[in-house]
Amino acid sequence: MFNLILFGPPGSGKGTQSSNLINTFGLKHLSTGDLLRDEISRETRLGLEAKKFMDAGQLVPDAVVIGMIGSKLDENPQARGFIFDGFPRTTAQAEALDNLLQLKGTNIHMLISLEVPEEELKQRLLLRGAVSGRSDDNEEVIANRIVEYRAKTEPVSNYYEAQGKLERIKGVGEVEEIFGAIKGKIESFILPQ
Ligand code: B4P
Repeated sequence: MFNLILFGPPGSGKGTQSSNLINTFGLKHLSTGDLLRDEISRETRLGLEAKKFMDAGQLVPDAVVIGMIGSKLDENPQARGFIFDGFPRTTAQAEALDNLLQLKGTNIHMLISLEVPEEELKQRLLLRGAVSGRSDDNEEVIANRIVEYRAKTEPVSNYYEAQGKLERIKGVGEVEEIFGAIKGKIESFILPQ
């Protein structure tokens, strides 16, 4: 089994790169952002609650996203491995994920951090907002999301760095070129020389 966290600030390319990775490595993709947007579109109680936080650019409470990920792990016992996209976003979520995986006899093997300057993140998200109409892609909310990221999410990379699992990748340039760099890191782990 191979379990990967794709990590980075909002707009760094986590979702974009995940789609390529699923096809190449046959891993199950778990995006908490996508799961939450699905709950919102179905107008479930969880979705209506989460929407308030997402529209304000704040993180959804840990218990909600940890519960969602726990259910998805249970639903996919045959998976060859998982790509966690947008999760964990707090150290409490990282600790909970370690515990959930340990119960299944596995663990996180690598965290790939996509490094993108703040100005570029803002441009990308504003562009996406204009095209997709996503309610959290406007100037004010983007600024809040970046503040949340720096305060609560960035420390997650230190948590995995202390375990020797952090790999940094430059997230600026052609999508294919960035994908090649990510693929190289995974292959060097799966097929050690
Ligand atoms: P997410 O859905 O994870 O939102 P995101 O971080 O903006 O997405 P992502 O980073 O995947 O977008 P991508 O770069 O691929 O979360 C949304 C909200 O849900 C959060 O703010 C929070 O409220 C809540 N939430 C989610 N998970 C949570 C958790 N674990 N705990 C608490 N709350 C949680 O794409 C961005 C744009 O850049 C795209 O338009 C893409 O085309 C473009 N792009 C990508 N790569 C590019 C490149 N190389 N060059 C140019 N453009 C590129």
